[in-house]
Amino acid sequence: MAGNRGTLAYLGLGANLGNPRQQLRQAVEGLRSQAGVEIIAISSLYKTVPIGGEPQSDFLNAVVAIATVLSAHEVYQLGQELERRAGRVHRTKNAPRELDIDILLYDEDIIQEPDLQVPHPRLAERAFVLWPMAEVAPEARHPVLGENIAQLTARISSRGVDRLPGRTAWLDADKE
Ligand code: PH2
Ligand code: MG
Ligand code: MG
Repeated sequence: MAGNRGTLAYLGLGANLGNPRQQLRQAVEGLRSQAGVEIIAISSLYKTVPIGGEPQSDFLNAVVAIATVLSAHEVYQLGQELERRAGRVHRTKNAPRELDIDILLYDEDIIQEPDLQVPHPRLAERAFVLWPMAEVAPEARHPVLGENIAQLTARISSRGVDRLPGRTAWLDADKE
């Protein structure tokens, strides 16, 4: 628990169709305006080479830490709603997308259900998640692997994952 503010959770955001930066920014605004969700930290924006799927455009990825009184399922539903608002069309697995919001960690809960797996099953393999997450939560512990994000990140090359300058300037519409 993050004090009396609820549970600490980490969300991975990604987009590579439409206007990715704008969709990510709107997703953060959607989180900000959601009752029961408080944004704790936001990573830099990262330009990342797509992993898996057909040849497709580079992604923009970021990680957001929230404190929330919502359940993991409610956070998942909120993510789905924000994806829908960004105009996401569900195509094939690993297809390009307007917005993807994944729950990376929800406290140290382990959830294994058909529609929701937490920690995210590929968290420890994905540089485009680990590197931005290491920026905001190096000490967060992976409850299955028993290591923290800094330890997991140290094993994964940052190749294909470029941090854009300006920290959270990407949230600022004026600085397009
Ligand atoms: N998401 C995927 C598959 N591949 N590659 C990058 N670089 N960034 C992503 O967010 C991403 C991906 C499935 O969700
Ligand atoms: Mg994903
Ligand atoms: Mg997803």
